[in-house]
Amino acid sequence: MSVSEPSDRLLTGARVATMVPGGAPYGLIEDGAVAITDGHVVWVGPATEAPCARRREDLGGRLVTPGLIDCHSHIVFAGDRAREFEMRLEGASYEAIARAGGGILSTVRATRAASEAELLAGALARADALIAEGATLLEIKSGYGLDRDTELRMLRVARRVAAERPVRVRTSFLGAHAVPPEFAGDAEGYLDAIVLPTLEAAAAEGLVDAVDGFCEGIAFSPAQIARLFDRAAALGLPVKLHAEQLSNLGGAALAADHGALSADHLEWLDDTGVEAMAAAGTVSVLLPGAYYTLRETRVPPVAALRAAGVPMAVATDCNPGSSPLASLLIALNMACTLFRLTPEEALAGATWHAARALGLDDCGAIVPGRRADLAIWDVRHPAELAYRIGWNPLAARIFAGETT
Ligand code: DI6
Ligand code: FE
Repeated sequence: MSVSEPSDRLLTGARVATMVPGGAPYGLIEDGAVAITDGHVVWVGPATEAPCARRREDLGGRLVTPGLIDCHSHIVFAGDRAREFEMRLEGASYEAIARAGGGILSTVRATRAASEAELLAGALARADALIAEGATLLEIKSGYGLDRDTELRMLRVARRVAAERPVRVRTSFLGAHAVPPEFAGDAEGYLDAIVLPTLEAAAAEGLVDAVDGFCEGIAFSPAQIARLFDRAAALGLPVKLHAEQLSNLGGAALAADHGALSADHLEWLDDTGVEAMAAAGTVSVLLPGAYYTLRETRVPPVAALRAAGVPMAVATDCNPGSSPLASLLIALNMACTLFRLTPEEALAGATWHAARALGLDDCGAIVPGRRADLAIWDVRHPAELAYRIGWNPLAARIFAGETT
């Protein structure tokens, strides 16, 4: 691409992992340069061919990747579930704790009692941890309010994260996360009285970018999720689903049939689900932090997803119960070690495919026209990002073209 005007900023001396698929592994350019103007990449290629720029910076051989994207998180919540961690170590299962009124519902009690300021403080602490490892875009869900006021409060807090920090946020409405105690045994009643009207209100306030649900024996049935998705479609909102995490209810195929952006977790996904996702172009979002924390023994069918060409994203699922993990780098490591992704697949899962899981094509790769949301790392090779554990090599982060 030729650039007639000098660009604002040129990064040289860079090893650039563009993450554009189909060429070199990681889309790697060994001695590369990236030109940025008005917050966007305007040129990327070999340093010897770089266009002129008003400002040049030599990165001394550091690695540049797209800013990381956490496409599945629950970072707005109050309280903690350390006691449940102890109970699980004493032998109680995640489902048994949930059925006894703990689990998600214990976080619901704490979240309902928390002010907007308290929720924001907690969310910012977790967002800061993700940002410190190069994240430039976070998906954030509601789902710990399960009443109108608290669900709306959670979504407002999620929006405020983007106002308070140099990070982009995409929100997902997850009113269908669990059935609250006041509707115990009446998921249908809860759906009609709270979930659907709150979704309408949240959408009217511009608080919702996508609609999510939890399709599981301890949560909502496929028929109930289908009703939720129909309402989302009527509002023009994309859908996604927590599916096949603890059992196989056919949630992934249901999501695919509704044109879902993604189906997430997927430990119990079967061939029918894989085929439906491939046909619909639904992204699989793998969440190894939840698999690890719950000591699951079934891994998602990675080989089948790969063979069918289903894109695989990787995310933290950061939440107080099943995945108290605020590190995308550790999620990448777990995706490799536990799920046998290659380091390249894992990194693509937190960049290229994560963008697609959010329905975005303006980020997740270093390509002219996309946003200049970048991470600069003190490593030689991109495989190092997934290889290390608890060792943050981020040297700098660029958000909308500015070092932040
Ligand atoms: N699946 C999960 O892993 C999280 N939500 C869901 O539907 C867990 C949320 C929690 O335990 O608080
Ligand atoms: Fe989740």
